[in-house]
Amino acid sequence: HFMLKEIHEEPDAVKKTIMEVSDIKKVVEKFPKFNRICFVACGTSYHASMIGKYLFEGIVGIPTDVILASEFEFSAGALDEKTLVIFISQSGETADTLKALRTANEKAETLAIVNVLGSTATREADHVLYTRAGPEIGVAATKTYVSQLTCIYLLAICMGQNEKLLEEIHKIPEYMKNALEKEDQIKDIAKKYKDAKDFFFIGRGFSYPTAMEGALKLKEITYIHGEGYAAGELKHGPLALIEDNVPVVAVVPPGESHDRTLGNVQEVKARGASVIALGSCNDAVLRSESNDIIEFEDEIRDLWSPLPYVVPLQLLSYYMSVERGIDPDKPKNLAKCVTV
Ligand code: F1P
Repeated sequence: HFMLKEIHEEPDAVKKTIMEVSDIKKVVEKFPKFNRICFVACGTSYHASMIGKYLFEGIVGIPTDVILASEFEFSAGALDEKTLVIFISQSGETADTLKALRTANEKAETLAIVNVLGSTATREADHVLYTRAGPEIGVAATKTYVSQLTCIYLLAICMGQNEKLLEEIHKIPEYMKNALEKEDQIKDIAKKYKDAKDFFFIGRGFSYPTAMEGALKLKEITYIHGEGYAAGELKHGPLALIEDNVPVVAVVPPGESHDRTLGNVQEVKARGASVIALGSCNDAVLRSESNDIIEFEDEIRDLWSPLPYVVPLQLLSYYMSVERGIDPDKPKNLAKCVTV
């Protein structure tokens, strides 16, 4: 399948995007001083944008919003020449994204981060950055997602002039390669849960968008109901849905959010959930609370976790799809490019 091949190409796609950092620096040099950043996107690209918000607020210190392209006409906030509106799109042709771009172009500075060379968004935005994922045939975005993320990290790093993070990003492709080595374990997990009716994905901070993306991949190619939740929101209603054997994928990297997400893992466990955890190989408590644990190097803290931690989630959806007799390259009701 294209999808599996493209997941395996991810470390390389990230590496190639890192190599283009000089293009990013050139674009940043042209920027005036902004006082608001606004990300706009659909689907998987929206989840990359959500991570962008944490990065821009944390590294650059500029207030940042994330708006679904289809909602932009109803709620875009104040747009002026001090606002940078960043459009994230694999194809550069998504209808809702282009419509929002045309509105934003009239009032604010616009930047398109796109994978397809010469696409409409690249011709219409004030500034353009390319992700270097190469062509993506799989309908559900995988390697283009991690390339978008890489580009967003680099943009935040360049705008925030953070040399330490610029050095650290070079280690990420290796971590992603190691994550790919969990494939056999993930195949077994997929077999175990292939008949589940509902799935929950939980995480906090940087792991919240990862949880959302894990749930979207599951919906897109397995047709199983998957909900991505900010772990702290569970207690505001959805806990009622956690009962015996409901699979809960918990994204729990070490870092600021760790202890509170671990508390949520204990909560769902007490209600009988089957916990599939993603966390550090040194996290003995998380291991003891989980039915399955996918382990990562301990040094991958929450800020960098979105890149390596999404890999097993993509593989899980892929293998669940195959287990259910679905062709993950031909999901029903989903086009590679949504032009309506
Ligand atoms: C957005 C998107 C993808 C999804 C599918 C349909 O596309 O929702 O995230 O996987 O391909 O379109 P784009 O604007 O990033 O090209």
